[in-house]
Amino acid sequence: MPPYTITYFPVRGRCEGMRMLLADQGQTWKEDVVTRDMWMKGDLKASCLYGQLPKFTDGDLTLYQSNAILRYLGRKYGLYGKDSKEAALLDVANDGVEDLRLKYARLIYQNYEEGKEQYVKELPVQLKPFETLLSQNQGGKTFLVGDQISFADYNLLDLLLIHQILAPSCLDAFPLLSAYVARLSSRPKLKAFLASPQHTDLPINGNGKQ
Ligand code: GSN
Repeated sequence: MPPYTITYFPVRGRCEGMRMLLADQGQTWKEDVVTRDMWMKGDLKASCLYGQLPKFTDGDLTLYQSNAILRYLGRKYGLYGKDSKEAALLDVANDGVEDLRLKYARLIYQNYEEGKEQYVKELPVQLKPFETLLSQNQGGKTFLVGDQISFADYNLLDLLLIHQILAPSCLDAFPLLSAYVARLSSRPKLKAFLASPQHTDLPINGNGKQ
């Protein structure tokens, strides 16, 4: 039995970054899939600290909050920079990923039909900071920070992949981000995960929009 369980709805959503991290680190995990009907019964929701999923367990440790889970796995697998300065820069990057993920979620769940055109138009402004972050680390040839992959890289990779589905040419103006997506996606374990039904068969969002 794998030590980890992800309890979540049957979507990529807020869990795909942690799934990519686990797969790339050679870990296995159990998926505890919660359907809409199960969730509507209310007892699971009532048992969750903030009334929301994902819930993540590592043995007797139970965590909520997707970014806290990513950070936990980052610390556990040495994916949180080599010192406190790198860790702080990774926090800067990951908080930026979270800000754009919230904008994306608002578009998908609240404003897709009316808002998509404007969102895509403004996307370069939202993506530019990540191109800048890459340019500040070894000319963008490696990772967000330092010499090693981090929890924030998996989170950013997921964010970029879902934006390429929303707006297929959105990275064309960003050579470092384009190369970064290609480079990370070709890491053997990550590549295998991204090609697996576990990833390809799962909708990105709960309402079928993407
Ligand atoms: O990052 C996190 O885990 C939290 N800050 C947000 C968790 C969250 O928004 N969970 C949603 C589904 S994932 N969506 O984007 C959720 O549990 N919705 C159901 C509900 O009853 O609120």
